[in-house]
Amino acid sequence: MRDWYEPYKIKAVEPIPITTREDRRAALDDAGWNTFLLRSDQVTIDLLTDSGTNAMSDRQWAALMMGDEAYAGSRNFYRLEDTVRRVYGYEHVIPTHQGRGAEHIVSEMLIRPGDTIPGNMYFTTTRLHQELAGGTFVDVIIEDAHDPTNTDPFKGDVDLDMLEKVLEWADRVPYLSIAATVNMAGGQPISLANLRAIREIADRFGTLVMLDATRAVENAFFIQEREPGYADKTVAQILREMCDLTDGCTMSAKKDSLVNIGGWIGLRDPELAAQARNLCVVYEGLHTYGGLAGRDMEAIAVGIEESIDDNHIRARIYQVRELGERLESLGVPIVEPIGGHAVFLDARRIYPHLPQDQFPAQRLAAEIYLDSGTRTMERGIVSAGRDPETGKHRRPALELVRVTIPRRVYTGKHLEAVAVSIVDVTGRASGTGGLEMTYEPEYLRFFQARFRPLPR
Ligand code: P61
Repeated sequence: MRDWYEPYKIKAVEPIPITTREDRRAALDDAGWNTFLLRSDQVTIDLLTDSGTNAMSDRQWAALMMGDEAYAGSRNFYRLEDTVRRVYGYEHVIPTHQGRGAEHIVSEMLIRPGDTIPGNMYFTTTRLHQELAGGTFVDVIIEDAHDPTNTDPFKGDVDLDMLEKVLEWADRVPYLSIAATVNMAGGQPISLANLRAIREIADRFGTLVMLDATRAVENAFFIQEREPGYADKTVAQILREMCDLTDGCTMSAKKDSLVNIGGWIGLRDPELAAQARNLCVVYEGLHTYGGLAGRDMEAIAVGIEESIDDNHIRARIYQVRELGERLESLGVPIVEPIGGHAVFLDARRIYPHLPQDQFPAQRLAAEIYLDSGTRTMERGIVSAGRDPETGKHRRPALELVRVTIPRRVYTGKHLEAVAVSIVDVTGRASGTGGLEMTYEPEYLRFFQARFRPLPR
């Protein structure tokens, strides 16, 4: 038996909408040229996100029937707590409705106005909650991460010198905000060697290390594949070694854990855990359900077990890689190395004639939808938002479109069709104009902003 194919077969299928170019043009105008504002009935292949879009297994669907919907003390909570303790190693587990619920509680609990929070590249919701709590996020990721052509195997690593400098000048650093597979850098992993060095620095400066564990299983796979000394360890062992270097984590279970909704906070310190539980009842729900149904917690527990199976995670990463390699071989500029959850298209190189103010990646995502009904996501200047101090656009070096692969949902043929469409769109690049923003909401503008196409 070979080891790169999917370790499952398909039991239930869901038809996908087939549309015409005219339908899609009308849909795009209605949606203000923002793929977040399309209805899913207008989308043929939905590669907007891998968040909550996973296919659950028969075991997970069966687990839903075991939901204990008691307001307090649901047995499903204790099953989830036990699973997180065993797999991730955090003693205290506080469920939340999804990842940003966990980020909200952790930010409010740990950050005081004026604090500095260093981390390996921003994530939209994570940074916003840090800012709303009065903190300032400082990016300390290695320089290589900002260069889409750099093939460093661990582009999620922290620049340790830069981190020490920030810790020296900042008044107060409540914690280091460390992401596993850095989403905005292209799904790039952090190495265990780097994480160990971060732990040592945090101890020296007396601060905490908080992990964004959302895609930590995918990160563990890259460590197994790339970091010397880890080839013979299981993904589960590596995941545990990563978590053991941290004081706590926030988790969006909607990614690695193969469910459609859910999240949790993991902590070691009992006092912090008591504070987090108390904030949980304010914002999420009682600390034994945190905004989730009992059945959701049961499905997460089963999903966690499935997520750390080496065959599952290998097939998952290989499917993403296959799409990336196909695009690369057809001459499409993408972020290298190919990341864990998505292939990222480099809109700067695809539309060199478009200034960043004309939102090249937003336009590219719209063009891909128009061509084939494939939905992708902008990850560039629109996603980066405005600097809260100056009110000006933040201008990230990376101007990308994320082609994100949900877990266990699409076949190789679907992704072949997507590749053909992306090649066609990039072939017409020189004739494509930019966009003008016509509506801009205050927070996380990329979700709801509207645009109008500009002529070339
Ligand atoms: C995604 F366009 N990610 O990648 P929640 N940390 C990390 C995430 O990737 C993440 C969260 C925390 C999403 C959904 C999404 O700008 C966007 O469960 C590394 O979504 O609350 C979520 O977890 C938050 C899409 C979020 C976005 C923010 O598609």
